[in-house]
Amino acid sequence: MPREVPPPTKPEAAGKTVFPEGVDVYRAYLGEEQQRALVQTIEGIVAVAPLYRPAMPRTGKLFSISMTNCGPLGWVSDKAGGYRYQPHHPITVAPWPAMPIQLLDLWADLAAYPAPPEACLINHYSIGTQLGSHIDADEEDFNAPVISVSLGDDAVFHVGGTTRNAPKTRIVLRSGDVVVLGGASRKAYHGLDRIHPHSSDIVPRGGRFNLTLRRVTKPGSSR
Ligand code: MD3
Ligand code: FE
Repeated sequence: MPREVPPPTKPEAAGKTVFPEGVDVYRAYLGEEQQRALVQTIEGIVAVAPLYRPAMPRTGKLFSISMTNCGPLGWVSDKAGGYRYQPHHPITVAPWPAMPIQLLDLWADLAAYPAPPEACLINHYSIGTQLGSHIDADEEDFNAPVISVSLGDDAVFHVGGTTRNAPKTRIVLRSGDVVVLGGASRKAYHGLDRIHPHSSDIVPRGGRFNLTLRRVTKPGSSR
């Protein structure tokens, strides 16, 4: 007798989001009080290392989001010098503020990597801003993951493959979510399509902060 075989069901058909290998999403990793404390820490950093809008290499077109950094190295971009890491703020020329203990602890808990992060890029998204699809390729050590911390308004994030036209998975990142990008996903295209304005009250100035913790140099390569 022919028996009935259930059709194979793709996980996405069952409503489950499938991420590329190496993407780990920790929903609500930070509780509300931890989020508020971290936002205060970030506002303290921004007070001495002001948010600014970097310019694209060659064209000089400004990013719509604004940025600053903390930690020994910070990611910057300008028309003449392009994308790079440097130890000082491009406008104040002061060294970046120290990496806060909250972020060192978070990295130690999640990165599975034997050395501390060197850079925390702080992106601020106000209403109507976005970050186009790109690959993070300015680091030396691709064995280290990138860890993303979302604070404030909900945001539509996408991650694809290693080519621009590979299919993209879209998810909404909410305040307190932490994403660890390792393995194959480390070299995947990704970007931030839009935020949902006024969807959170965690950031008093409004909008969304995204923090990305990164290892830039290979451990022990400074000598
Ligand atoms: C996937 N930031 O700063 S964080 C960036 O929300 C950046 O501000 C976005 O992309 C933001 O470069 C997304 C999540 C993220 C960060 C790095 C990745 C996803 C990634 C590196 C490789 C693959
Ligand atoms: Fe990125």
